[in-house]
Amino acid sequence: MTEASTEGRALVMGILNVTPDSFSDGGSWPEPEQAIRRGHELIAQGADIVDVGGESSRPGAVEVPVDEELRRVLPVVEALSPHVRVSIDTVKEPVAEAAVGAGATLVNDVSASLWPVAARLDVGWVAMHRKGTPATMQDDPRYDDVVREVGAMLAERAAAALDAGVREVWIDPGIGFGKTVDHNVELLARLDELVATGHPVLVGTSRKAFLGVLGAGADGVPLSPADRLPGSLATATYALQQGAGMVRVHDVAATVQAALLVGRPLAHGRDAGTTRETEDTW
Ligand code: HH2
Repeated sequence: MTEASTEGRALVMGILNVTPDSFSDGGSWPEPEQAIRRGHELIAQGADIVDVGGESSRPGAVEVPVDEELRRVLPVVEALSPHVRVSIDTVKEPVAEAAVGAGATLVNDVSASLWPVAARLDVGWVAMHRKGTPATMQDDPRYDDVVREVGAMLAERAAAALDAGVREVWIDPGIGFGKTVDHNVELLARLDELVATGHPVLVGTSRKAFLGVLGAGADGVPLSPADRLPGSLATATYALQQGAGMVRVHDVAATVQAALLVGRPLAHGRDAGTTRETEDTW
């Protein structure tokens, strides 16, 4: 079983997209040198893992050729992996393989299909659920019972990966990937059912569109990604409280603070919180 915590708290995976078009940080650090600097910031903020991606998976995203994806991610993986655990966010086998060669030790796979690669390379694997592809996934997604269907698919893929010899398997409900706002809410509300599968659970709600819809003010206009930190923190905290072992986030420093609280004082009660004095009164 994967050890899903550090110093008494769950893991925080920091998002590092080396892309022009990711929905929130796209174009912020499009070149490897800028992305490496950003990666060091995420490390300084307390990221346990930095998740490097060279292709957006947002609805409608355009597929990136392998060569271009490699050009974006490999220098970043190579530069950061001596300093932090690096995962590679890709659905392409050659990219996963090259990134592992450059130092990545976790394959974050939103297609939930690359477990044979993870087995062959002896690295960890994240199986994320999505319905359809980025081009089509938000076209009227339907489920009879979203939690049961997502859970069954993930349990089946996780079992295949474990059978193939992958030693570290995470499951992830894929918030926003072929899901309506209600589907996302239901997956979070019943996250304990995924936790009950016994596989460590990763959750990525950070700045996603459903938070903009649910957090909208009286005018009903959805919040922009930059205004979704409160919802991101609330949902990450809720997921951790339900037993998620890791959250994937843009706002690492704030989430580490929340994870410390959920993982220690709140999880262990008074003993964990009352022995230390504060110097200021408020
Ligand atoms: N979400 C995104 C990308 N990769 N991986 C996992 N395991 N879980 C997620 O929820 C997940 C993911 C989408 O977010 P982001 O990387 O910020 O945007 P984009 O796909 O536009 O690059």
